[in-house]
Amino acid sequence: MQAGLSISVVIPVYGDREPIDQVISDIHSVLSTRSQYEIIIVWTPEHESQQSPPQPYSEWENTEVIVELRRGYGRAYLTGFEKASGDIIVTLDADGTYPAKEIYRLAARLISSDSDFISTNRLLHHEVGAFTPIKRFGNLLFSLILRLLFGVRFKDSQSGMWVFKREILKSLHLQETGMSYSSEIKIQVHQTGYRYNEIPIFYRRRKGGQTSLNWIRDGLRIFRFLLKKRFVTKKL
Ligand SMILES: Nc1nc2c(ncn2[C@@H]2O[C@H](COP(=O)(O)OP(=O)(O)O)[C@@H](O)[C@H]2O)c(=O)[nH]1
Ligand SMILES: [Mg+2]
Repeated sequence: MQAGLSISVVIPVYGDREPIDQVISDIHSVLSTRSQYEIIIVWTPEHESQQSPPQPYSEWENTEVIVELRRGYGRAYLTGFEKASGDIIVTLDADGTYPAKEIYRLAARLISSDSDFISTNRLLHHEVGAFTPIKRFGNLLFSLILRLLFGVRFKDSQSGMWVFKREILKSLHLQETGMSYSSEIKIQVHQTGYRYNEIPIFYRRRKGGQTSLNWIRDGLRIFRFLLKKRFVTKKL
């Protein structure tokens, strides 16, 4: 990778269910000798009684914790990206499903392939049980809808591990606060004319906690967002 480029890893964390320690230690192990980097954790409490993160995340090296009281996966990224200062932003879940050790390789690919945005494809290589039938079906359905309605070419449209140049955020107008954020960013990257790519990764089963995604509730919300975006709002 081009010498001197810095990386911000932004991780949304909901409640205290997720075993984030392994993710953080994998990030340190792969980046500490290779790049300047920061980790930004955007933590949202699950219950009103929780006042602060379950662990002293901020005591970890290069790690900043933002407490975001407003719920939502997209909200967490909107807040986290405002704080990020790296040349390259990497996103991933706190649940250990995405390969944190691949961050440097993906960032290097972003630069070497002259791309602005890379999303990852989990469908080719994954642990048994990482995709429930409904998760796989919903994902394929939304990938098809994104392609038909917007011409967006991602095979795994709901993947949440992205690597992109921070400067592209200036031209995007992201505002979705829920799970639709993942579709919104990909549609806007496509519509703005940025160069994008999709790279296969190995996707694991959750190591703890449970998904905050409800395929019926969130699936309908994503569907409504896509229809509105295509037929009502249209603009970025
Ligand atoms: N800060 C914050 N993080 C969230 C929220 N909802 C989900 N997340 C995090 O976003 C990531 C994706 O959620 P997850 O439940 O794993 O969805 P799935 O991967 O589709 O099953 C995880 O790291 C969650 O902890 C939220 O309301 N606030
Ligand atoms: Mg997850």
